[in-house]
Amino acid sequence: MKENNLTLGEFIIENQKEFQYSSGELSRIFNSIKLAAKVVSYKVNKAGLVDIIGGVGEKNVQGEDQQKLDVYANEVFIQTLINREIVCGIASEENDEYITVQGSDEGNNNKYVLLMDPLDGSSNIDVNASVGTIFSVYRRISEVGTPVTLEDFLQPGTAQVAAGYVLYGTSTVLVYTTGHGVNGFTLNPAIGTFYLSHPKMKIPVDGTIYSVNEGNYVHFPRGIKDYIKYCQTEEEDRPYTSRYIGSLAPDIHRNIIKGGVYLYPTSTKSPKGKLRLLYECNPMAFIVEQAGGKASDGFSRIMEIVPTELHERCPFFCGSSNMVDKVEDFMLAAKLSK
Ligand code: P6P
Repeated sequence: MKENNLTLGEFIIENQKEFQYSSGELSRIFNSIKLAAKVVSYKVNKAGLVDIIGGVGEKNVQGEDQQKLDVYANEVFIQTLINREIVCGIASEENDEYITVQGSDEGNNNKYVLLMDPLDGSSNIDVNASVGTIFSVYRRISEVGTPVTLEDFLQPGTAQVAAGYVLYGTSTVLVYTTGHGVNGFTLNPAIGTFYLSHPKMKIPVDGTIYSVNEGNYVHFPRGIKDYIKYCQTEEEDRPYTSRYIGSLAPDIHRNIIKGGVYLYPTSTKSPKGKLRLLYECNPMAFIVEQAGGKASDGFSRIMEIVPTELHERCPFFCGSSNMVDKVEDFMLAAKLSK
């Protein structure tokens, strides 16, 4: 069959070797994510039409106003996974604690845990800008058949078996990796099918787009201030273009396609950074590295950070490898000049 007519389901079957270590569980996880993504996509694209936008009035664990669609998306992904009993545990940005999935039999014989940000960038919903779902899958380290433990979730990003994002934009695109490259699928909403639209995605080694919230400039560390001035200097292929949507999935997706670097540094407002290591930075790092790019905390590889808390944050620089290298050069130079 011609590659560009492949549906996501056919692609998974054709590439079953990627799921060789699973008895079909990983494929079933992707089928559940595919279903939940369609349901959330429908709701997101109707958000302006029905009264489900606007804050619920509660705040999530991050202290952010919880949008109704945040709550809805969280419930859709959790219920879709729990009903199929294909994971033994779930961690979500919207839940303080991880969720233990009780199997129908004693304990739970499923091998995988899933971590997610069910609707990242949700502050963009009210202004009809793109938002995304970000997910990461690990094999559990605790004994199969016993209740899942916190250690199953606190694994370094290098242990991920799969990661992906769903981008709810002008179209709905699901991009994922299982460590065998990166592929993107676009939803045809008329028939509810994802088709292979971005085969073997590769990020350019260099780029001329930088993505950062420049409103925080005064709070940035010296090295990042110097890098941003470097981007804005009239020299060689610069000044670069500044593009920032304020939603991780579309900002990363654009940079994979066009080349670029995304920056979320520490600041006096966010001394550890804002983005969460487990369900934002690690999955995006896995995807971008698999596409030939790089993801760093300014000094070392994001995926080698050993997590200590479920909702821990970290500085995040991710994109074209030459651009991330340049960010690290400026961060090191600033450190050495202290
Ligand atoms: P700021 C959304 O809240 C998010 O986690 C990412 O999706 C996005 O890139 C970033 O935070 C935006 O943060 O502080 O620039 O609004």
